[in-house]
Amino acid sequence: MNQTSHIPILWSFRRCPYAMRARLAIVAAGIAVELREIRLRDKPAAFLAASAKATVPVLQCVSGRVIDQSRDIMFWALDQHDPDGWLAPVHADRDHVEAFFERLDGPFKTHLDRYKYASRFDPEEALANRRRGASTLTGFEQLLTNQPALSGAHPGLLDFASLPFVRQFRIADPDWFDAQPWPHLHRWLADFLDSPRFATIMRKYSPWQEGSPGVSFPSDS
Ligand SMILES: N[C@@H](CCC(=O)N[C@@H](CS)C(=O)NCC(=O)O)C(=O)O
Repeated sequence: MNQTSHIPILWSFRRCPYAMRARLAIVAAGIAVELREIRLRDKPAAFLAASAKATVPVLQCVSGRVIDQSRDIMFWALDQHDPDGWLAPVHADRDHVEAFFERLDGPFKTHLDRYKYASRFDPEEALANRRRGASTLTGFEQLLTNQPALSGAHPGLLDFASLPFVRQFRIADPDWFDAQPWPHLHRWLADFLDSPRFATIMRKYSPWQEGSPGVSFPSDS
């Protein structure tokens, strides 16, 4: 589709963890985009024209390039500006970062969906999937026992790529999650949920409509 905007367009959905991680990186990089909130059940034709894949997030660059994978949008943003050093783990060990994403977006996300949305899959497998997903979280807890963040000394790419998904895992059953022996993980997640950064990316926007301008993101007010 033709792109006439002078700033990139981000097609987004507020509660989608993939879109959340893209918005987090865009804010960290200090890049202004036009945010177009969509309803997943009523996707605008312009969104479908931009990306046949039809999943959020999708970034339409001013050049016309379309990026339709959340992790690639994170890299697109942070490769331009990375004032907080989010890419430190990539500079240290790119293979480790790739393996981390493969596990997070692969098996962990599968177990999360089959636990959180068990009625859409096999309800009898919900707890088995919770256990499988929890093994990843136990690994996070072990890491966070030895270092302040998954990315090392400071929260960075690995933290913000995964926090939206860990938030979802907790939402499935907060009492169970909070009762697990994961004190460092609980603190790590709570710090994120209490942060101005989280408030910024979770602002509510009305769904975009054809012919209307999107909103500036991050917003000035
Ligand atoms: N691999 C994609 C996955 C994105 C994705 O699956 N997003 C979900 C929302 S959380 C979506 O758009 N699903 C399409 C739908 O529900 O119609 C990425 O990393 O961006």
